[in-house]
Amino acid sequence: MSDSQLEHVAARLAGARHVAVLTGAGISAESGIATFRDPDGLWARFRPEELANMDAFLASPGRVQDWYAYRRGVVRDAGPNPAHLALVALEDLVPRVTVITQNVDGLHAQAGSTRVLELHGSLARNYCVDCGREAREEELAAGDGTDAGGGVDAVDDDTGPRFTCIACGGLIRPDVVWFGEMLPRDVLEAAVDTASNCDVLLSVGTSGVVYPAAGIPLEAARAGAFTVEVNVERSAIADALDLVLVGRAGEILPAVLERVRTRS
Ligand code: BV8
Repeated sequence: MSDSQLEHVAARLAGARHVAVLTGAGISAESGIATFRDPDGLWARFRPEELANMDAFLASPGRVQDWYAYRRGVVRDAGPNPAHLALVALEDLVPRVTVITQNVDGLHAQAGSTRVLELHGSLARNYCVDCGREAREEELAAGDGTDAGGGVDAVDDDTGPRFTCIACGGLIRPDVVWFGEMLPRDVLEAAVDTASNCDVLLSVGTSGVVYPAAGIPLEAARAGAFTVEVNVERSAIADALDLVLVGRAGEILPAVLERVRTRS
């Protein structure tokens, strides 16, 4: 990533009415949260179809509940990093910033972003698949995978549910979008509308392989926005975007924000 590239992006941001930011696991990597597809990623040990879908959950509820309990533990110990904070600072320099995130870790809201669209739900919410009742955190402690000595390898093969609904005995699942499940309609519609009407879209830390989320930057490009990728390597959608800044989000976003600030 060159200085002139940073200046170019800063100039576009400084003149923008509405900036959209699509984020993926890469923006949380610097908070210590493993990504999905990097060599040491969450799914390096498991394939998505093994854990993040309803069939896998019904076949081995305990294993899936342990995996999410482990991830809740990792997120609990993590905090926003300079990349998240740079997006918060952008809100003081641009009339409207909308963060569209694939992440379920809640770190954008925790950092202070005020307009966040969670395409794939949140680890913080869990509910009963039978009666729909939201489960409270303390109901999940019994099966907290982190008690198993931490580490995703701690997810053992026992298939029985770790915890069930205290009201009806049904299975408790995380309020995240699994493969084969529809995204929340209102959130997806808001995200597509944002992509269609923003001046600049930053795609930060996503491999661009999961749809419909990966289609959001493509929609922004189609609608005429200036589109930029921030990633340590080119993603599957990089060729469709205007500019690719290769590097860590925790380094590039603060550097861009400094340049926008000096222009304001
Ligand atoms: C649906 C929540 C209707 C759960 C997740 C159209 C075309 C093709 C396929 C499909 C399609 N429509 C639907 C599909 C099927 C499927 C899909 O896309 N499959 C893919 C694998 C081909 N999509 C669905 O099922 C979706 N549902 O559309 O319903 C339907 C259903 C069936 C058939 C047709 C229609 C639901 C998808 C949601 C799945 N849930 N997460 C949970 O978290 O447990 S997906 C999960 O992976 C994430 O949420 C994210 O969305 C996705 C991709 O992960 P990334 O965030 O990009 O992370 P990844 O590790 O891949 O990459 C990290 C990147 O960061 C890398 O590029 C790396 O280089 C970079 N990086 C690392 N460090 C840094 C960095 N960058 C910057 N700085 C750093 N420091």
